[in-house]
Amino acid sequence: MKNKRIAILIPIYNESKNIENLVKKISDISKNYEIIFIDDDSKDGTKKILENLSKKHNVSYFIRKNKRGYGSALRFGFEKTRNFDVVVTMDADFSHNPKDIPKLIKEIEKGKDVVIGSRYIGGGKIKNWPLLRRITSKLTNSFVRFFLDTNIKDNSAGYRAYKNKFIKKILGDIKSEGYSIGEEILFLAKKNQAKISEIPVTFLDRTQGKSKAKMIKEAFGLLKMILRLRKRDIRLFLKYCIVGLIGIAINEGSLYFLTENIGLHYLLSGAIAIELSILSNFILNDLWTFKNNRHGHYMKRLLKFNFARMLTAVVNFIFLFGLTYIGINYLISNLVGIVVATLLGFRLSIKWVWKK
Ligand SMILES: Nc1nc2c(ncn2[C@@H]2O[C@H](COP(=O)(O)OP(=O)(O)OP(=O)(O)O)[C@@H](O)[C@H]2O)c(=O)[nH]1
Ligand SMILES: [Mg+2]
Repeated sequence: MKNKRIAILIPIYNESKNIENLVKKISDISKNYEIIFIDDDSKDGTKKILENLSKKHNVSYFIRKNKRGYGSALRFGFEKTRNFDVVVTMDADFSHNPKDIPKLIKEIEKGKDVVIGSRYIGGGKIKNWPLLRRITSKLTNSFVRFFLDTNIKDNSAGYRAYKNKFIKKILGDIKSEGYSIGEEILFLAKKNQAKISEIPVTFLDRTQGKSKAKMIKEAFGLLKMILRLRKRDIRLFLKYCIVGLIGIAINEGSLYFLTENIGLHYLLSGAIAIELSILSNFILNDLWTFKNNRHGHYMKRLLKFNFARMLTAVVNFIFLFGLTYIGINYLISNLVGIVVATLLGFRLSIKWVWKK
Protein backbone atom coordinates (compact mmCIF):
# COMPACT_ATOMS: atom_id res chain seq x y z
CA MET A 1 0.00 0.00 0.00
CA LYS A 2 2.41 2.68 -1.17
CA ASN A 3 1.30 6.32 -1.36
CA LYS A 4 -1.95 5.33 0.19
CA ARG A 5 -4.58 7.95 0.77
CA ILE A 6 -5.65 8.17 4.40
CA ALA A 7 -8.82 9.90 5.57
CA ILE A 8 -9.50 10.77 9.19
CA LEU A 9 -13.28 10.83 9.36
CA ILE A 10 -14.75 12.76 12.28
CA PRO A 11 -18.48 13.27 12.85
CA ILE A 12 -19.06 16.46 14.82
CA TYR A 13 -21.93 18.23 16.45
CA ASN A 14 -21.29 21.31 18.57
CA GLU A 15 -17.60 20.58 19.06
CA SER A 16 -16.28 24.10 18.49
CA LYS A 17 -14.19 23.88 21.65
CA ASN A 18 -12.34 20.83 20.40
CA ILE A 19 -11.83 20.86 16.65
CA GLU A 20 -9.05 23.46 16.29
CA ASN A 21 -6.86 21.76 18.81
CA LEU A 22 -7.70 18.37 17.36
CA VAL A 23 -6.70 19.39 13.83
CA LYS A 24 -3.41 20.74 15.18
CA LYS A 25 -2.64 17.51 16.98
CA ILE A 26 -3.49 15.34 13.96
CA SER A 27 -1.55 17.55 11.52
CA ASP A 28 1.47 17.37 13.80
CA ILE A 29 1.50 13.62 13.31
CA SER A 30 1.24 13.76 9.53
CA LYS A 31 0.30 16.37 6.98
CA ASN A 32 -0.76 13.59 4.64
CA TYR A 33 -3.84 12.66 6.59
CA GLU A 34 -6.91 14.31 5.12
CA ILE A 35 -9.17 15.30 7.98
CA ILE A 36 -12.82 15.14 6.98
CA PHE A 37 -15.48 16.54 9.29
CA ILE A 38 -19.15 15.67 8.97
CA ASP A 39 -21.07 18.37 10.79
CA ASP A 40 -24.82 18.32 11.29
CA ASP A 41 -25.36 22.06 11.23
CA SER A 42 -23.87 22.78 14.67
CA LYS A 43 -25.17 25.83 16.44
CA ASP A 44 -21.98 26.86 18.22
CA GLY A 45 -19.98 28.62 15.50
CA THR A 46 -18.39 25.43 14.19
CA LYS A 47 -18.92 26.47 10.57
CA LYS A 48 -16.63 29.50 10.79
CA ILE A 49 -13.92 27.46 12.49
CA LEU A 50 -14.15 24.77 9.82
CA GLU A 51 -13.87 27.38 7.10
CA ASN A 52 -10.66 28.75 8.65
CA LEU A 53 -9.19 25.35 9.33
CA SER A 54 -9.71 24.22 5.75
CA LYS A 55 -7.63 27.16 4.53
CA LYS A 56 -4.64 26.32 6.68
CA HIS A 57 -4.73 22.54 6.97
CA ASN A 58 -5.50 19.39 5.05
CA VAL A 59 -9.12 19.66 6.17
CA SER A 60 -12.38 19.30 4.31
CA TYR A 61 -15.89 19.30 5.70
CA PHE A 62 -19.52 18.67 4.90
CA ILE A 63 -22.41 20.35 6.63
CA ARG A 64 -25.73 18.51 6.65
CA LYS A 65 -29.06 19.95 7.63
CA ASN A 66 -30.31 18.94 11.10
CA LYS A 67 -28.77 16.53 13.54
CA ARG A 68 -29.29 13.07 12.10
CA GLY A 69 -27.23 10.83 14.33
CA TYR A 70 -23.68 9.53 14.67
CA GLY A 71 -24.24 6.47 12.47
CA SER A 72 -25.91 8.45 9.74
CA ALA A 73 -22.99 10.93 9.79
CA LEU A 74 -20.45 8.10 9.50
CA ARG A 75 -22.33 6.50 6.59
CA PHE A 76 -22.44 9.85 4.86
CA GLY A 77 -18.70 10.19 5.49
CA PHE A 78 -17.97 6.72 4.08
CA GLU A 79 -19.74 7.78 0.87
CA LYS A 80 -17.51 10.84 0.66
CA THR A 81 -14.28 8.94 1.24
CA ARG A 82 -14.62 6.33 -1.49
CA ASN A 83 -11.34 7.44 -3.10
CA PHE A 84 -9.27 6.74 -0.01
CA ASP A 85 -7.37 3.55 0.79
CA VAL A 86 -7.70 3.76 4.56
CA VAL A 87 -10.38 5.45 6.66
CA VAL A 88 -9.82 6.17 10.34
CA THR A 89 -12.91 7.08 12.35
CA MET A 90 -12.61 9.00 15.59
CA ASP A 91 -14.49 11.37 17.91
CA ALA A 92 -13.72 15.06 18.18
CA ASP A 93 -13.74 15.24 21.97
CA PHE A 94 -10.21 13.89 22.65
CA SER A 95 -11.55 10.65 24.04
CA HIS A 96 -9.47 9.19 21.22
CA ASN A 97 -5.83 10.18 21.45
CA PRO A 98 -4.60 11.23 17.97
CA LYS A 99 -1.22 9.67 18.81
CA ASP A 100 -2.79 6.24 18.30
CA ILE A 101 -3.66 6.91 14.63
CA PRO A 102 -0.35 5.58 13.21
CA LYS A 103 -0.68 2.40 15.29
CA LEU A 104 -4.14 1.75 13.87
CA ILE A 105 -2.97 2.37 10.32
CA LYS A 106 0.04 0.12 10.76
CA GLU A 107 -2.25 -2.83 11.46
CA ILE A 108 -4.15 -2.13 8.24
CA GLU A 109 -0.80 -2.13 6.41
CA LYS A 110 -0.14 -5.54 7.90
CA GLY A 111 -3.25 -6.81 6.09
CA LYS A 112 -6.13 -6.24 8.49
CA ASP A 113 -9.53 -4.99 7.24
CA VAL A 114 -10.75 -3.57 10.54
CA VAL A 115 -8.58 -2.37 13.44
CA ILE A 116 -10.20 -1.37 16.71
CA GLY A 117 -8.71 1.01 19.24
CA SER A 118 -9.80 -1.16 22.13
CA ARG A 119 -10.39 -0.28 25.76
CA TYR A 120 -11.01 -3.84 26.78
CA ILE A 121 -7.96 -5.83 25.72
CA GLY A 122 -4.79 -6.05 27.81
CA GLY A 123 -3.15 -2.63 28.01
CA GLY A 124 -6.37 -0.78 27.11
CA LYS A 125 -7.79 1.68 29.64
CA ILE A 126 -10.60 4.08 30.36
CA LYS A 127 -9.80 7.15 32.39
CA ASN A 128 -12.28 9.19 34.45
CA TRP A 129 -15.43 7.26 33.69
CA PRO A 130 -17.95 6.95 36.53
CA LEU A 131 -18.62 3.40 37.73
CA LEU A 132 -22.14 3.28 36.27
CA ARG A 133 -20.89 4.14 32.80
CA ARG A 134 -18.17 1.50 33.05
CA ILE A 135 -20.69 -1.14 34.06
CA THR A 136 -23.17 -0.19 31.33
CA SER A 137 -20.46 -0.24 28.69
CA LYS A 138 -19.17 -3.64 29.84
CA LEU A 139 -22.68 -5.11 29.97
CA THR A 140 -23.52 -3.75 26.52
CA ASN A 141 -20.36 -5.31 25.18
CA SER A 142 -21.16 -8.72 26.64
CA PHE A 143 -24.71 -8.45 25.30
CA VAL A 144 -23.47 -7.64 21.80
CA ARG A 145 -20.81 -10.35 21.89
CA PHE A 146 -23.45 -12.87 22.85
CA PHE A 147 -26.15 -11.89 20.37
CA LEU A 148 -24.04 -10.86 17.40
CA ASP A 149 -21.34 -13.41 18.06
CA THR A 150 -18.59 -10.95 17.20
CA ASN A 151 -15.87 -12.40 19.40
CA ILE A 152 -14.54 -8.87 19.86
CA LYS A 153 -13.73 -7.35 23.24
CA ASP A 154 -14.61 -3.71 22.48
CA ASN A 155 -17.61 -3.74 20.16
CA SER A 156 -18.73 -0.17 20.69
CA ALA A 157 -15.38 1.60 20.21
CA GLY A 158 -15.64 4.38 17.65
CA TYR A 159 -11.88 4.67 17.26
CA ARG A 160 -11.08 2.44 14.31
CA ALA A 161 -9.19 2.11 11.07
CA TYR A 162 -10.73 0.42 8.05
CA LYS A 163 -9.32 -0.84 4.82
CA ASN A 164 -11.63 1.11 2.57
CA LYS A 165 -12.14 -1.81 0.18
CA PHE A 166 -13.94 -3.54 3.03
CA ILE A 167 -16.12 -0.51 3.85
CA LYS A 168 -17.14 -0.13 0.21
CA LYS A 169 -18.17 -3.78 0.14
CA ILE A 170 -20.52 -3.50 3.14
CA LEU A 171 -21.65 0.13 2.92
CA GLY A 172 -24.96 -0.74 1.23
CA ASP A 173 -25.83 -3.12 4.07
CA ILE A 174 -25.30 -0.69 6.96
CA LYS A 175 -28.60 0.67 8.25
CA SER A 176 -27.85 2.14 11.71
CA GLU A 177 -28.64 5.80 12.27
CA GLY A 178 -27.11 6.03 15.72
CA TYR A 179 -24.17 4.68 17.68
CA SER A 180 -25.11 1.07 16.95
CA ILE A 181 -23.29 1.47 13.63
CA GLY A 182 -20.09 0.35 15.38
CA GLU A 183 -21.55 -3.00 16.41
CA GLU A 184 -23.35 -3.42 13.08
CA ILE A 185 -20.10 -3.01 11.13
CA LEU A 186 -18.47 -5.70 13.26
CA PHE A 187 -21.33 -8.09 12.57
CA LEU A 188 -21.01 -7.43 8.84
CA ALA A 189 -17.23 -7.80 9.10
CA LYS A 190 -17.56 -11.22 10.64
CA LYS A 191 -20.16 -12.26 8.07
CA ASN A 192 -17.78 -11.21 5.29
CA GLN A 193 -14.83 -12.98 6.92
CA ALA A 194 -12.95 -9.71 7.33
CA LYS A 195 -9.66 -9.71 9.22
CA ILE A 196 -10.23 -7.87 12.48
CA SER A 197 -7.79 -6.94 15.21
CA GLU A 198 -7.83 -4.91 18.39
CA ILE A 199 -5.00 -2.77 19.68
CA PRO A 200 -5.02 -1.29 23.19
CA VAL A 201 -5.77 2.41 23.61
CA THR A 202 -6.38 4.67 26.56
CA PHE A 203 -9.80 6.29 26.35
CA LEU A 204 -10.22 9.63 28.11
CA ASP A 205 -13.52 11.12 29.17
CA ARG A 206 -14.33 14.33 27.32
CA THR A 207 -13.30 17.56 29.07
CA GLN A 208 -14.79 20.06 26.58
CA GLY A 209 -18.27 20.21 25.10
CA LYS A 210 -21.26 18.04 25.88
CA SER A 211 -22.03 14.38 25.24
CA LYS A 212 -24.40 13.68 22.35
CA ALA A 213 -25.19 10.15 23.38
CA LYS A 214 -28.69 9.55 24.79
CA MET A 215 -28.52 6.30 26.71
CA ILE A 216 -32.11 5.09 26.32
CA LYS A 217 -32.37 6.05 22.65
CA GLU A 218 -29.10 4.32 21.84
CA ALA A 219 -30.09 1.21 23.79
CA PHE A 220 -33.25 0.95 21.67
CA GLY A 221 -31.21 1.58 18.53
CA LEU A 222 -28.91 -1.27 19.46
CA LEU A 223 -31.78 -3.60 20.23
CA LYS A 224 -33.53 -2.74 16.97
CA MET A 225 -30.35 -3.43 15.02
CA ILE A 226 -29.81 -6.78 16.73
CA LEU A 227 -33.42 -7.82 16.08
CA ARG A 228 -33.04 -6.87 12.42
CA LEU A 229 -29.79 -8.77 11.97
CA ARG A 230 -30.94 -11.78 13.94
CA LYS A 231 -34.44 -12.17 12.48
CA ARG A 232 -33.84 -15.76 11.41
CA ASP A 233 -32.38 -16.78 14.76
CA ILE A 234 -35.28 -15.11 16.58
CA ARG A 235 -37.72 -17.26 14.60
CA LEU A 236 -35.72 -20.32 15.61
CA PHE A 237 -35.64 -19.12 19.22
CA LEU A 238 -39.44 -18.77 19.29
CA LYS A 239 -39.83 -22.32 17.99
CA TYR A 240 -37.27 -23.49 20.57
CA CYS A 241 -39.35 -21.81 23.32
CA ILE A 242 -42.59 -23.41 22.09
CA VAL A 243 -40.88 -26.80 22.15
CA GLY A 244 -39.64 -25.98 25.66
CA LEU A 245 -43.19 -25.19 26.82
CA ILE A 246 -44.45 -28.51 25.43
CA GLY A 247 -41.56 -30.13 27.34
CA ILE A 248 -42.78 -28.54 30.58
CA ALA A 249 -46.28 -29.95 29.96
CA ILE A 250 -44.84 -33.42 29.29
CA ASN A 251 -42.67 -33.14 32.41
CA GLU A 252 -45.62 -32.21 34.65
CA GLY A 253 -47.98 -34.72 32.98
CA SER A 254 -45.64 -37.68 33.33
CA LEU A 255 -44.71 -36.71 36.90
CA TYR A 256 -48.42 -36.85 37.79
CA PHE A 257 -49.07 -40.06 35.85
CA LEU A 258 -46.07 -41.97 37.19
CA THR A 259 -46.74 -40.93 40.78
CA GLU A 260 -50.54 -41.17 40.90
CA ASN A 261 -51.28 -44.00 38.45
CA ILE A 262 -48.18 -46.17 38.53
CA GLY A 263 -47.40 -45.51 42.18
CA LEU A 264 -43.73 -44.56 41.92
CA HIS A 265 -42.05 -42.36 44.55
CA TYR A 266 -42.43 -38.76 43.36
CA LEU A 267 -38.65 -38.22 43.18
CA LEU A 268 -38.18 -41.25 40.94
CA SER A 269 -41.12 -40.09 38.79
CA GLY A 270 -39.50 -36.64 38.71
CA ALA A 271 -36.22 -38.02 37.38
CA ILE A 272 -38.03 -40.02 34.69
CA ALA A 273 -40.24 -37.02 33.86
CA ILE A 274 -37.17 -34.81 33.34
CA GLU A 275 -35.61 -37.30 30.94
CA LEU A 276 -38.91 -37.72 29.08
CA SER A 277 -39.19 -33.97 28.61
CA ILE A 278 -35.58 -33.82 27.38
CA LEU A 279 -36.39 -36.57 24.89
CA SER A 280 -39.55 -34.86 23.67
CA ASN A 281 -37.69 -31.55 23.37
CA PHE A 282 -34.99 -33.24 21.37
CA ILE A 283 -37.39 -35.02 19.02
CA LEU A 284 -39.45 -31.88 18.34
CA ASN A 285 -36.41 -29.66 17.87
CA ASP A 286 -34.87 -32.21 15.55
CA LEU A 287 -38.08 -32.59 13.53
CA TRP A 288 -39.11 -28.95 13.51
CA THR A 289 -36.90 -26.15 14.94
CA PHE A 290 -33.59 -27.26 13.49
CA LYS A 291 -34.80 -29.53 10.70
CA ASN A 292 -32.43 -27.85 8.24
CA ASN A 293 -29.37 -28.47 10.38
CA ARG A 294 -29.53 -32.20 10.97
CA HIS A 295 -25.93 -33.21 10.37
CA GLY A 296 -24.11 -36.29 11.66
CA HIS A 297 -25.51 -39.21 13.62
CA TYR A 298 -28.94 -38.99 15.31
CA MET A 299 -27.67 -40.58 18.55
CA LYS A 300 -24.73 -38.21 18.70
CA ARG A 301 -27.09 -35.24 18.49
CA LEU A 302 -29.27 -36.78 21.18
CA LEU A 303 -26.31 -37.27 23.54
CA LYS A 304 -25.08 -33.74 22.91
CA PHE A 305 -28.55 -32.37 23.62
CA ASN A 306 -28.74 -34.31 26.86
CA PHE A 307 -25.37 -33.01 27.92
CA ALA A 308 -26.35 -29.44 27.01
CA ARG A 309 -29.49 -29.76 29.13
CA MET A 310 -27.46 -30.97 32.10
CA LEU A 311 -25.17 -27.98 31.74
CA THR A 312 -28.09 -25.53 31.56
CA ALA A 313 -29.61 -27.13 34.65
CA VAL A 314 -26.34 -26.50 36.51
CA VAL A 315 -26.29 -22.89 35.32
CA ASN A 316 -29.90 -22.45 36.42
CA PHE A 317 -28.96 -23.80 39.82
CA ILE A 318 -25.91 -21.52 40.15
CA PHE A 319 -28.13 -18.49 39.51
CA LEU A 320 -30.74 -19.73 41.94
CA PHE A 321 -28.13 -20.19 44.65
CA GLY A 322 -25.93 -17.16 43.83
CA LEU A 323 -28.68 -14.55 43.54
CA THR A 324 -30.58 -15.87 46.56
CA TYR A 325 -27.30 -15.79 48.51
CA ILE A 326 -26.92 -12.04 47.84
CA GLY A 327 -30.43 -11.41 49.12
CA ILE A 328 -32.70 -11.67 46.08
CA ASN A 329 -35.99 -13.52 46.48
CA TYR A 330 -35.45 -17.17 45.48
CA LEU A 331 -38.34 -17.18 42.99
CA ILE A 332 -36.86 -14.20 41.15
CA SER A 333 -33.39 -15.77 41.31
CA ASN A 334 -34.82 -18.89 39.74
CA LEU A 335 -36.58 -16.90 37.03
CA VAL A 336 -33.30 -15.19 36.10
CA GLY A 337 -31.69 -18.64 36.11
CA ILE A 338 -34.38 -19.99 33.78
CA VAL A 339 -33.95 -17.10 31.33
CA VAL A 340 -30.15 -17.44 31.28
CA ALA A 341 -30.36 -21.24 31.01
CA THR A 342 -32.84 -20.98 28.12
CA LEU A 343 -30.59 -18.57 26.23
CA LEU A 344 -27.57 -20.76 26.88
CA GLY A 345 -29.49 -23.88 25.84
CA PHE A 346 -30.50 -22.21 22.60
CA ARG A 347 -26.97 -21.11 21.91
CA LEU A 348 -25.57 -24.59 22.55
CA SER A 349 -28.26 -26.02 20.27
CA ILE A 350 -27.51 -23.69 17.40
CA LYS A 351 -23.73 -23.79 17.78
CA TRP A 352 -23.11 -27.37 18.79
CA VAL A 353 -26.01 -29.82 18.58
CA TRP A 354 -27.50 -28.60 15.30
CA LYS A 355 -24.50 -26.72 13.95
CA LYS A 356 -25.13 -24.84 10.68
N1 LIG B 1 -22.42 14.85 12.59
C1 LIG B 1 -22.83 14.33 13.76
N2 LIG B 1 -21.92 14.06 14.72
C2 LIG B 1 -22.33 13.53 15.88
C3 LIG B 1 -23.69 13.27 16.15
N3 LIG B 1 -23.80 12.75 17.39
C4 LIG B 1 -22.53 12.69 17.88
N4 LIG B 1 -21.65 13.18 17.00
C5 LIG B 1 -20.18 13.28 17.13
O1 LIG B 1 -19.71 11.95 17.28
C6 LIG B 1 -18.65 11.91 18.21
C7 LIG B 1 -19.03 11.02 19.40
O2 LIG B 1 -20.08 11.62 20.14
P1 LIG B 1 -19.98 11.85 21.72
O3 LIG B 1 -20.95 12.86 22.13
O4 LIG B 1 -18.57 12.08 22.10
O5 LIG B 1 -20.51 10.46 22.24
P2 LIG B 1 -19.91 9.64 23.45
O6 LIG B 1 -18.42 9.57 23.32
O7 LIG B 1 -20.66 8.36 23.52
O8 LIG B 1 -20.29 10.54 24.69
P3 LIG B 1 -19.26 11.22 25.75
O9 LIG B 1 -18.42 10.13 26.30
O10 LIG B 1 -20.09 11.82 26.78
O11 LIG B 1 -18.44 12.16 24.99
C8 LIG B 1 -18.37 13.35 18.62
O12 LIG B 1 -17.35 13.87 17.81
C9 LIG B 1 -19.71 14.03 18.36
O13 LIG B 1 -19.57 15.41 18.11
C10 LIG B 1 -24.66 13.58 15.12
O14 LIG B 1 -25.86 13.39 15.24
N5 LIG B 1 -24.16 14.10 13.96
MG1 LIG C 1 -17.25 11.23 23.41
